[in-house]
Amino acid sequence: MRTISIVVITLVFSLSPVAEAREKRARIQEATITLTSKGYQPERVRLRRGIPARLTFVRKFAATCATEVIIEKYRIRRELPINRPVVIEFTPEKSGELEYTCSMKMVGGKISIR
Ligand SMILES: [Cu+2]
Repeated sequence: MRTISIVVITLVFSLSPVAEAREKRARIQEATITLTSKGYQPERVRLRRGIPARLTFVRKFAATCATEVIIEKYRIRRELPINRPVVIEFTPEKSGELEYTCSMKMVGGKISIR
């Protein structure tokens, strides 16, 4: 009986860090960024380093050159069809400021990573 309880205790202690790690990995951070006639709103989003991020871009404005969004540092380039949400997923690896822009680098916004 004593042997069994020791085994159970050992199992609980050895499994809990795994469960914790799994929970951490499952976390996700999300933000929606809308392109209006005033540019990207919000102009800046904040993300945590090391946690998968899901950014939803919605272009609600036709008369703009920002028909695509580019996050150069992560080699991301996506078309932005009008009124159709575009989901971009990546994990911010380095803290600091990350920029996204149109292909001419005229229209864009900032992502603060810490
Ligand atoms: Cu442009």
